[in-house]
Amino acid sequence: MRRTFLDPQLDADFEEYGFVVVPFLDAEQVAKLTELYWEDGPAPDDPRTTIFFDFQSEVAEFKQKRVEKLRPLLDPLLDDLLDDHHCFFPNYIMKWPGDRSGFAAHQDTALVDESRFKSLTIWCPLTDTGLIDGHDNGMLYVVPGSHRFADWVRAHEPGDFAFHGSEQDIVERHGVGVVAGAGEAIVFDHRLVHFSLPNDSTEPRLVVAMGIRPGDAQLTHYRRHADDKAFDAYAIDDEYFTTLNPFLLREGVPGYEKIATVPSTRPTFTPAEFSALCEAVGPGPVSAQGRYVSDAHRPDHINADPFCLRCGSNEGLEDVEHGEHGNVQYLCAACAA
Ligand SMILES: O=C(O)CCC(=O)C(=O)O
Repeated sequence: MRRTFLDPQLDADFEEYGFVVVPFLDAEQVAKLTELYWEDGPAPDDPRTTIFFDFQSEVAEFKQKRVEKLRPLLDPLLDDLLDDHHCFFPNYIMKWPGDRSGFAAHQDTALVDESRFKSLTIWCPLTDTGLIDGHDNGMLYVVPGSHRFADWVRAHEPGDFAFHGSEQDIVERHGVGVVAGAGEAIVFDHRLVHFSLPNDSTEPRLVVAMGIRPGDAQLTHYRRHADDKAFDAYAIDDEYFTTLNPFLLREGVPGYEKIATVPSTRPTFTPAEFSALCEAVGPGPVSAQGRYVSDAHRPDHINADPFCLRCGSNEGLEDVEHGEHGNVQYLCAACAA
C-alpha cells in the first residue's frame, strides 16, 4: 500500500489509528474561508436546522461555483502534507445549532479500490470544536483503529453499516471526541467509524472539508447487490460531486458507466466482538496530548426525533421507529414524491 503522508510518523499513526490531527490553516486562511462561505451563504436548499454537507444540495451551479472558489485556496495546501494526492471535492459542512444536527455513527462510502488505495477526508473546523462552555458544538468523534476491523466494500446505500448492532455502544463508549481548534484538521480514512452529536451551542459550527484520493487511484461509486454478495462499480470523476446528489443517486448513477462487478460478503460482528476489537486498539495517539473528551454528555439517540433529510421537517415521520442509524435515511412523503 502506498504511503499517504510525507511525514513518516503521521503516516504510521494514520495506518494504525485511521486518523491524525495536524495544523492545516492559519488564522488568516480561517477568516478567508469563513468569509467565502457567508459570501454566497448556505446552499439555497439547506433547511438550516440539521447538518448540511454541500454534496446534499440539488443546485448543481451553486456547488460548482463553491468548488471553483475553494480549489485555489485549498489545493496548494496538499503538497506539503500528502504524497501525490488529489482533492476530488472541496466543500463545507455546516452543523446548525439545535437537536437535529447530529450525524450517526458510520463509515464513509468506499470511493477507490481499497485493496490497493486509501481515500480520506481532511476535516478542518473554522471555529474551535469541542466542549465550549460545557456544550459540545459538534466535535468529531472517532473509533480509533476501526478502519481495520472489516474488509467490506461500503456502498452508497444509507443504513449499510458493517457494525450494525453496536451503534449505541459506539456513541456511549467506543467513540472518543477529538478536540480540534479552528484551522486544525482531523484527517481520517474513509473506513474509520465516526459521528458527531447535535450542535449544542448557539453558534453554527462550520467545517471546510476536502475529499481526497491518491493521485493514481480511479474514483469509483459502488452499489450493493440485494443478496449482499457483490457490488457494481461505476467509474466517476470530480464532477460527480457537483452534478449529482444523494436524491438523484437513489435510483442509479446517471451519466456514469459501470466498469466492474466486485464480489464481497457482508461481515458480521456481535457487540462483544466489536468491543474486543476496540479494546485491543486502545484510545489512539491524541490521548497522549490530552485532547480527547471522553466524558462529554452522550444522548440516547444522536438526534432528538426523526426528520426529513431533504427539507428538515418531521411531518409524517412522527411514528417512524427512530433507530440507531440517526437521520441520514428518512424522507417525508412530499420529498419522496
Ligand atoms: O461534520 C461532521 O460533523 C460529520 C462529518 C462526517 O461524518 C463526514 O465527513 O463523513
